[in-house]
Amino acid sequence: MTLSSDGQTAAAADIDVIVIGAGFGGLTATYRMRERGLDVLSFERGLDVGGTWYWNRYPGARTDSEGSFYRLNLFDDIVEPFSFKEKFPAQPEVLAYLGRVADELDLRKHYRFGVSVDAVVYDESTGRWQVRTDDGQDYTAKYVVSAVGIQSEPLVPDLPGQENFGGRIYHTAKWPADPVDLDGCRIAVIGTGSSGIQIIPQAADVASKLYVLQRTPTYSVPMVNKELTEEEQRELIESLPEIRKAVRDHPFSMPYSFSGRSALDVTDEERDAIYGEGWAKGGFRFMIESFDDIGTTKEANDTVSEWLRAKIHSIVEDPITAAKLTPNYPYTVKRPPSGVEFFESFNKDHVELIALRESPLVSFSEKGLVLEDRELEVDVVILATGFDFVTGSLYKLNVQGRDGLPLSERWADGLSNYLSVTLHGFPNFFVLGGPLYPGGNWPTVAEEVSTYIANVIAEGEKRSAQVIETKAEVEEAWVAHVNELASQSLMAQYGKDANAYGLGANIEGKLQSVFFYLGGAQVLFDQFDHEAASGYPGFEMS
Ligand code: N01
Repeated sequence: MTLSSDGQTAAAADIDVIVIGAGFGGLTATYRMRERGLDVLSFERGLDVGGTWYWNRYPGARTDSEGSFYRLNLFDDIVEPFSFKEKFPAQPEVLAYLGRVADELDLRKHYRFGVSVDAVVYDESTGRWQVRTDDGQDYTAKYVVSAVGIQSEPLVPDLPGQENFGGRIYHTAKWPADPVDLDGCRIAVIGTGSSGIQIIPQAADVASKLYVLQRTPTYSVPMVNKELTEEEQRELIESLPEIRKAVRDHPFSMPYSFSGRSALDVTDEERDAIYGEGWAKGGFRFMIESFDDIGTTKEANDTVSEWLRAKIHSIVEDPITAAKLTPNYPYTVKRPPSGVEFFESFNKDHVELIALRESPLVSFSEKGLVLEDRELEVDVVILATGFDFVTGSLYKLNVQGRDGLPLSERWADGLSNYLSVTLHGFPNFFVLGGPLYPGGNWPTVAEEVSTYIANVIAEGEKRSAQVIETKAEVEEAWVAHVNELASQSLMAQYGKDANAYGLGANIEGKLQSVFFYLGGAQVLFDQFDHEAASGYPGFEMS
């Protein structure tokens, strides 16, 4: 069978590049590959583009990064920049944005939608990747780019009795596209991470009774969202070049300035005032602009954690509920969410908090959920239980490198790769959003990584290389640097008690290791530039 570059023809014999995913990462990778003159075929298990934003349609879903930088520079360079109507765009707007990216860049023609990749196996004899999809088709490609997403394999609690439950069950990350009627329902929401804190206030608005089942308390900061006037939208578009520059050079890829202050160098009154200002500004500005050492030094962190704990007690009227909602681990050890009126929801009479560490969840029943000490009768259970972070979706691809080595075995005892993208023993295989990626603003990371992958491949093609492979010693040296930073982090020290997914601690039996590169996104991007400027010393291109 032959392949056309539009991906719409029948199963193909030999393709230049297969890209998996149609979120920010997959779309930019698909575009960059085509731009380099490569035939690209892309797969997406959803029925359209969007990735995260295709699946997470739950009420209240919105990005907690501002639309001024939650966007693709690549796209702004080519077509008239998109104006988001709100400071923090809601899910329908982000999905519409990605739809427009796909339309304007004519990307849909490369995709097979509704198709999952089941196996990605390196064939040593041909130097090609064999890719199998769930519709039984086989493909062969020189290069494979996985852009399956970091938070895309939903975590579903293993609770017995689900089949007996007479009500409805939804997972936030598999929310139906058709409207879901929750009006007047008795609802249980399990989980208080970023998804939970967004859906809980929405559920509280419509439910006749809302149970919030919390395993680990969360620090939530107000988002301080607003609708943007036409003038504000215009001003924002004008300032995009400046924002882009700030974002490129920032550890979290956000245009927020560090204060240059230590939380330990000011008086108690000054510190309180600064945290108060940060709270009023909201979102990630609270964390980034207050003090530089709250994420790195325990003593400095204690000041912000204590301040936030007191804040929860000042908002939540019932002191017992407030105490249950108050975390005891250091702020930032789990990814800090920002939301709208999360803690305030618990002041409503029909909202009840259940602390699962005191009152464990046992099973579903016909009428609802069974706790160790009582039964909750509900019509709807909402699982806001998160994801199998990074490796969950990657392992589902069943990737096997040289000598048939599965990726899951390669990382069984420790995470390792070069710049989060490539691995020795997995030639011509690239991961966008692999372990040890720098946290931070995802669209920026996704497009910087896509461009890097395209540049590496273009260099290989220029040298007529059949194999592009990270050198083992280069990978080892990079991982030693990554691990050294990780070992000094608060996440490594305190993440376990907090069930931090960034440490694999939200899933029993998962590798416990810091899944992030903590040196900052800009250091990784500089390293990409260094590779290009020095002739790609990290790779064998043969
Ligand atoms: O997932 P989470 P999420 N029984 O893992 C609980 C991005 N995101 O979907 O902490 C009972 O943070 C779990 O408890 P514990 C963002 O990167 C962004 O909310 O493990 N509870 C926790 O409370 C974010 O960080 C946005 O003890 C169970 C919750 O479920 C990431 O996605 C919006 C349980 C899961 O929280 C993930 O967020 C949404 C069980 N068996 C998501 N299993 C924005 O930009 C899990 N839990 C705003």
